[in-house]
Amino acid sequence: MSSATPAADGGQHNLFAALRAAFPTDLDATAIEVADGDAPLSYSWRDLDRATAMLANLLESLDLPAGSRVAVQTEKSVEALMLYLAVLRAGFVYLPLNTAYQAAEIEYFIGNAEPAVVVCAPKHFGWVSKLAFKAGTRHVFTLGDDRSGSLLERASHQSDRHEPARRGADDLAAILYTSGTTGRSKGAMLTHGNMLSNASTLKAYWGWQPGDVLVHALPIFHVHGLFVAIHGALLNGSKMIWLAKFDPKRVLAALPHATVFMGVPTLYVRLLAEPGLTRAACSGMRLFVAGSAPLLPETFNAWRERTGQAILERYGMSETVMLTSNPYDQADGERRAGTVGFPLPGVQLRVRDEGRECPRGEIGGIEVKGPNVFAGYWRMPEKTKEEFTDDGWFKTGDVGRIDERGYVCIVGRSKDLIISGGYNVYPAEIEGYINDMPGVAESAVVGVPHPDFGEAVVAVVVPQAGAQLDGPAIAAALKSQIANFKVPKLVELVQELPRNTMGKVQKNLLRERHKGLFAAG
Ligand code: MLC
Ligand code: AMP
Repeated sequence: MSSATPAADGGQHNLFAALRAAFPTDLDATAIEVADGDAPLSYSWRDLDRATAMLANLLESLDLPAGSRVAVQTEKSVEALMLYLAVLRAGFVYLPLNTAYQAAEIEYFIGNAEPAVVVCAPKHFGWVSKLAFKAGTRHVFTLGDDRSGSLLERASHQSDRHEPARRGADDLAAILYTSGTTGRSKGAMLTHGNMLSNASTLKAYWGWQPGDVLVHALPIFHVHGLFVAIHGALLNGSKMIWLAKFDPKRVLAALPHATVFMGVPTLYVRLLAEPGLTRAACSGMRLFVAGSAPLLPETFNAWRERTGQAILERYGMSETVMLTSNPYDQADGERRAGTVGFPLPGVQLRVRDEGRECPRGEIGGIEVKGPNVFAGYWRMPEKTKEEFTDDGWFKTGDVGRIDERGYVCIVGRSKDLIISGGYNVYPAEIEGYINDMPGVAESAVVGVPHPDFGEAVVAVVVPQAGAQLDGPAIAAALKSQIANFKVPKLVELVQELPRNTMGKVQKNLLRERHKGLFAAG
């Protein structure tokens, strides 16, 4: 069975084909230099081309149905990036999974997405393969961050030539799981067209130019590290200096050899704590991009003071890739702290409250439209319908306003979401786990300000009458069940939760009570 379905307009819209076309003519030049390996390691553009061809041929040899999902939970490595590119190349659908997810989380994603192929770390093969085979997955491969595992071994027998599968702009390229206010995680379906249009827009808007070098220090299972950073570099034929794990000292060491850096605010906060962060260290840098969570004006200002450079803050989400950006070009305006800039070219953005569009300066829900907006939630047509307005705008769940000069400011979220160090945590999910514990009557999970993570998760728990509970023991029990970044940094025991006259828990009062808990210093 062939994986190829002809593109609807007869054209080739496979994202990989566009990225491949941007490779430099000198295929022996360095594409990726690993800066934190045991020994110096670099990959040429030819290496990327050949290895992705071999992996794509392996996937095609499996005779998978068209549209098959390939779910991947592996440590960050260049080979893991090659696997992503190979899935695109072969025309299948990539499903990245946070390395912190544990069995219960993985079981849900695999059960919901029904991937034909699962790739996991060799040390997790036992439990992952059990879950995968139970869900009907036919192939489970392993990939270690030291190039070990069955995936590369099997691919080594394949040809290193491969014609990218023809794909239409509306064909699925990736599914990213993201949670809602209630219920389980939803898979946001992104098409080749969504991602290519966004990558092309950012290439122009952020002024990618010949000679650019990107320092890549983010995880590669979310939009920021996987799409914004990687598509940006590849579409510009730019070299990446690759860090498997963020380490401020290694980033500083890389900056003199680079021109572009992208990070969540926590990365900037941690870099600012390094005495080596100076004007001189950043003098060759063209662009610092921040996003995924609010960048505090204090961080923006401190960065400008120390380095002489204004961080460019942008705003996006899994369902839409990038939506707005502060200006790159000074002629388009200054970069304003506390704002996420203007809607990107081709993106429409409006702020509405109770069905009417808000005048400038007034706060409302942010809604968007554009070629970057996703195709819906995987197998959840009802959820998809709920998140779009009748006239086809996507409701982001973010609350904001457009200021007098047209800059978008995000002031809050209507969705009950905590963003900690750039990772999303959904209170309802954590409350569910806590409420299931013996002796718990109910709980409320909130985000409170944190100097390193921006927001930190805090749980407030009411014991059942007569039950003896212990906060740290509840946190420890959670740690054995769910991803570590979701585990509350504090579990407080109380007799009752504050409620309004309608009986709804007043989370704002809990946030207020705990706002100084992690105050800097
Ligand atoms: C780690 N820890 C966290 C955490 N990360 N706690 C809360 N929030 C986080 N984000 C905790 C762990 O639980 C652990 O605690 C301890 O810190 C050490 O773990 P670690 O893995 O060694 O941490 P570290 O390497 O320091 O990680 C911090 C980080 C990482 C900031 C580098 O969180 C990170 O890479 N964040 C980036 C997330 C990202 O890429 N988001 C983009 C989403 S895309 P313990 O107690 O277990 O020891 C998106 C769309 C858009 O939002 O607009 O871009
Ligand atoms: P995700 O679901 O992981 O894609 O997270 C998307 C959410 O991150 C958005 O809906 C916003 O709430 C938030 N976000 C992304 N960028 C920014 C930013 N620059 N400022 C504030 N919030 C942001």
